[in-house]
Amino acid sequence: MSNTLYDALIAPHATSEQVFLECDDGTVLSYGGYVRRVAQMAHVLVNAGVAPGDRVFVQAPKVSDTIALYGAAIQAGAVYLPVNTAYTLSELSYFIQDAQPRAIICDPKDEAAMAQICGRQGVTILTLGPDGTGSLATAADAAEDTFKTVARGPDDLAALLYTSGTTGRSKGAMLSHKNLLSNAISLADLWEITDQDRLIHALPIFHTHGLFVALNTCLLVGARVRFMAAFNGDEVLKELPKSTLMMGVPTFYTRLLDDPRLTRDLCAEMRLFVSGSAPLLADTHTEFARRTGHRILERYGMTETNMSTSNPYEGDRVAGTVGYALPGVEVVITDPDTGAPVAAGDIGMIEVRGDNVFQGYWNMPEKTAEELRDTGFFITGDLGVQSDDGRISIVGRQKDLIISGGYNIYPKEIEELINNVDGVLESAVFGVPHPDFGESVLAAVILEQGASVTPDAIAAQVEPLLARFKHPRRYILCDALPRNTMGKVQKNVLRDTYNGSGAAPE
Ligand code: MLC
Ligand code: AMP
Repeated sequence: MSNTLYDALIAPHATSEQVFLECDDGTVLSYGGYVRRVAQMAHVLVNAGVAPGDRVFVQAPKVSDTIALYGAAIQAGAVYLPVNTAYTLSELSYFIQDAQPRAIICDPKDEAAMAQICGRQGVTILTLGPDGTGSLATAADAAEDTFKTVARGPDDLAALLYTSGTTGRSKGAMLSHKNLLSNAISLADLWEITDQDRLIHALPIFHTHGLFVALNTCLLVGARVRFMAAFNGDEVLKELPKSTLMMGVPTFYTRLLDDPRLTRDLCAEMRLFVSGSAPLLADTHTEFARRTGHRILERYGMTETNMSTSNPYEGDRVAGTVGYALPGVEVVITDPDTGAPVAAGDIGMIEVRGDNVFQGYWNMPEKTAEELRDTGFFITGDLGVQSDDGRISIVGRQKDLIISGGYNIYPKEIEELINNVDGVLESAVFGVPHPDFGESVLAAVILEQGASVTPDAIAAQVEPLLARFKHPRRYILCDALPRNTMGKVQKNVLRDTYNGSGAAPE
C-alpha cells in the first residue's frame, strides 16, 4: 500500500537502530523503535474508531509518544490536528466543534473538561501526560508493533493546523501529504541535513516550525534529535558542543546571546543555526556571528505555505532578509490593491505558489477563495520587497497580527472579548517592541460615558478565556482611539505612542 508521507519519512527506518530521539530524562528512542511505536499507536487510533480522513485532535505535552502519534495518524490515513498546549477550554471548544475529530488526545488533567466540551457521541478521548503515562500509552503497550499502512496519495490530507483569522474565527489550514513532503525534501537538501546531524529541538511540536520544518527534515534523512520538552537556555548551552544543528525563533537567539557562556568554542561542532517564525533583528544576526562565528540562516514561511524562502546555505546569509524562493516555489510581489506584480525594489504583497501551498481552509470555501487565487498563488498578508536577483526582505504585514516569541496573536480576537465587557465602548489591541519576545501585546480601551470599569476588572473577564501568551501586558484607558480620515484605527500611532511600554509591569 502506498502512503506518500509514511513511505518517505517513516517506513525506510523500519530496521534502523540509529538514534532518533534523545529525551530530557535520558531515554533514547531508535528509529526502528519509533517505527514500531508508530504501528502500536496506529492500532490504538483504529481501535478508537479512527478511519481514513478522520481528524485526530492532539493537545498533548512534548513527549516522544506525541511524535509517535503524529506518525500513527499518518500511517492510519488520518489527519493530524495538533493545538497549542496553552489554549483554554473556551478556545478549544471552537476547534473541536469545527474539526469534528474522531479521537482526542489530551493531558489526563484535562480529560474531564475535554469530555464536557465534546458532549457528543463518537469521540474517543485518550490521555497522554507529561511523564508519558496515560490511557494512550497503556493501550499502545498492549498493541502489536506492526500495522498495515493505509493507502494515501500526495493530495490526501495529512494535517490540519489552525491559524487565527484577522477577521472572525480561526481557520484550519488543510495540508496534504505532498505539501509536507515536498517542503521537507527541499529544506533537507538546501540545508544539507544528513544522518550525521544532531538537531537541538527546543520548539513546541504543535506548529509548522517544530513539527514539520524540524522533525520532517530529520525523519527524512534519519538525523538524531535532542528532544527538549521546552526551550531552556542552560540545557541548550549544554547540548551545543554535542550538536550540529538548531532551529529556533528569534527569542531563542536573543536569550542565548544574553548568556556569557555562549562562545565560539561552545559552538565548534555546530554546522547551522536556523531562525524563523518572526523577524530576526539584524543586530541579533550580527552579534551572534561575532560571538559564535555562525551566521544565523533566516528563512520565511507560514502555516498555510510551509517554508517559502530561505537564505542560502552556501553563499551570503544577509541579515534582515529571508533569502530566495525555495526550489519549486514561486514568490511574486504584487500590488495589494490590483494584484499586479510590482517592479523589483518596490514594496508589495508577498504571494506564493508551489507544492508547499496548502489545500484551503477547512469548511471555509469563501475564506479560501479570498486568499488562494485560482492561479494557485496564496496571498500571504506579509509585505515584502524583492531585489533584482530575487532576494526577498519582509518589510511589514498587511494583516493585523502580533508575533510574540514566535506565537501569532490576532488583535481582533482579543478586541472582541474586551468589547464584550460591560462599560467598554471599544478597544484596539496592538503590538509594541519587547526585548525578549520581539513584540508584546497592549490594549487601548475606551469606556462608555460614565462607566468606571478598571483595567483589572477587564483583565479578570477577558483573560480566563485566552491562552496566557495572548494576555495584554497592559490595558490603557484612553479618551479616544486615533483614526485616519476613513475612520480606521491607526495602530501605528498607538504603537509609536506606547513604544517602550511593552516590558512594563501589568
Ligand atoms: C510564554 N509566554 C509568552 C510566550 N511564551 N508570552 C508571550 N509570548 C510568548 N511566546 C508567557 C508564559 O506563559 C509566562 O507567563 C511568561 O510568558 C514567561 O514565560 P517564559 O518561561 O519566559 O517563556 P517560555 O516558556 O520560556 O517561552 C518562551 C518561548 C516560547 C519563546 C521559548 O514561547 C516558544 O517556544 N516559542 C516558539 C513558538 C513557535 O514555535 N512558533 C512557531 C510558529 S510556526 P507568566 O504567567 O509566567 O507570566 C510559524 C511558521 C514559521 O510561525 O514560519 O515558522
Ligand atoms: P503562522 O501563521 O503562525 O504560520 O505565522 C506565519 C507568519 O510569521 C508569517 O506570515 C510572517 O508574518 C511571520 N514570519 C515567519 N517567518 C518570518 C521571518 N523570517 N521574518 C519575518 N516574519 C516571519
